[in-house]
Amino acid sequence: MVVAREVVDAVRGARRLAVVTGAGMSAESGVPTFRDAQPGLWEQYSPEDLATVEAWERDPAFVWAWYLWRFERVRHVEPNAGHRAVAALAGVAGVDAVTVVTQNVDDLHERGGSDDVVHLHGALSRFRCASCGAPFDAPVALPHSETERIDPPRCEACGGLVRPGVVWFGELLPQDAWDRGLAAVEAADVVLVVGTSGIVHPAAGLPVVARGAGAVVIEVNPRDTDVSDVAHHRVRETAAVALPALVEALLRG
Ligand code: BV8
Ligand code: ZN
Repeated sequence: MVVAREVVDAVRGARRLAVVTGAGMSAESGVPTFRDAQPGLWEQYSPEDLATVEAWERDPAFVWAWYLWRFERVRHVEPNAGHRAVAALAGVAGVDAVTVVTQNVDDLHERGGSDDVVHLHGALSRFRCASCGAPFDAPVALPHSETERIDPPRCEACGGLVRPGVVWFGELLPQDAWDRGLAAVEAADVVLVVGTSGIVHPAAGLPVVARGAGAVVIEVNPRDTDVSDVAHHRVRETAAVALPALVEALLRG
């Protein structure tokens, strides 16, 4: 694909770049987005219903099994060309620094080469005690199949249940992550908004903050979203196609 000249020119010379990403960033790695139907056993459940404190308190073993299944899936997929292109942007055409501010809980940005990644909603690879908050690093028993219920391990310090290290609906975002994400977007000359429907707040407010802070906002998404009208430019392509094309155009000069 050919990226529009005004998009390439906007990114060229953007000393500081922020890339705000959502589930669409990982779609071409084979990770289902929140609004796509979840495959297999979990297709009958809505992530909004599962990613909540209520679901956890109602049936911890059920929620624990879903997160372990997702954790296991992510371990077996690879970063896609979009993740690698985001990492490649640093050092191209005058771009000094790239900060990724992701809503995703997978580690594909890191495995794709990005070294400045802010996880607004936590990470599948992190676990902590639901009672005392102690981190839980011990390897967890992973499901051999799509088992619907697995009893979570117990905290060695207090005996509390170990929970996924993610932010559930109705929970506050980690203050340091939110502060870092906000600062990155406010300081950026250009903000790429990739693969997010712009529905979940406060993350969905970041493109508005970017625009208000004077950044050029560029959306990369095959479809219209709740944040499309905030963008100065809209690239109606997928992440793994548009982002490598952008890097190539920047390298061509
Ligand atoms: C909070 C981690 C303060 C877990 C996630 C009522 C009561 C309580 C709260 C609320 C309420 N009403 C609203 C709220 C706030 C709520 C919210 O925004 N709800 C929404 C549903 C309206 N937010 C919260 O609760 C947040 N906390 O507000 O705290 C507070 C505290 C107490 C009480 C009140 C307020 C916490 C939100 C964090 C939830 N955790 N994830 C887990 O992963 O299991 S959210 C999760 O869903 C993701 O992290 C992500 O943020 C979101 C999914 O959105 P997207 O990433 O955009 O993905 P989606 O599937 O929607 O879209 C994919 C996009 O990709 C599409 O546009 C598609 O076109 C595009 N695409 C597809 N393929 C590609 C592609 N793009 C490019 N390339 C492709 N190949
Ligand atoms: Zn504990």
